[in-house]
Amino acid sequence: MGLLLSLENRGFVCLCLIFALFLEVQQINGKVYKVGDSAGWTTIGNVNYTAWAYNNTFQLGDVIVFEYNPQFHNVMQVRHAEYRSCNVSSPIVTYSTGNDNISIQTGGHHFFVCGVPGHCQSGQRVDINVRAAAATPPATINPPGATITPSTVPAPSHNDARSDYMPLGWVVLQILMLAGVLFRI
Ligand SMILES: [Cu+2]
Repeated sequence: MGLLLSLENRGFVCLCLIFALFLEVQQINGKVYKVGDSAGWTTIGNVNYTAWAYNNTFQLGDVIVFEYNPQFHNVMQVRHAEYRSCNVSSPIVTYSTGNDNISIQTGGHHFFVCGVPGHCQSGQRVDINVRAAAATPPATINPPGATITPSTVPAPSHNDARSDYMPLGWVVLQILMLAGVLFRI
């Protein structure tokens, strides 16, 4: 039967490739962070969400996941003043599915608290701080009288800024494979 795939097989291969591409695009767009890691979003165990947030570096496009039992908790995005005082009377948004995926689309601070009375006060709150992307390298300050030899200074490499990126070549290869399966190139 050679290398020709039946129509059903081609459809299956297509689906697999589309799924793989979808996963890779997700990975390129941003990382997924589960708040509190294995503990999730809870008051049990006194999870230090401040330390958790501090130990992670959030970037635009990242997805923050709040996992919890919706019978006991929720997630409210609030402003800074409300975050500090644990005021849950006027949230910006309330999430309550128990598995809330929040895509971070703006820089700066994103304040989240649990709206159940007493929970924020006992530490169930987190500040997701998306620092500005390092688009421009910091200006080099030359001491007076220093000899500036720009031609010998190697250009700063931006390629290793997100080393977790899927190699682009692999994505392109898969697109070509997909096209091959679809159009029998
Ligand atoms: Cu709670």
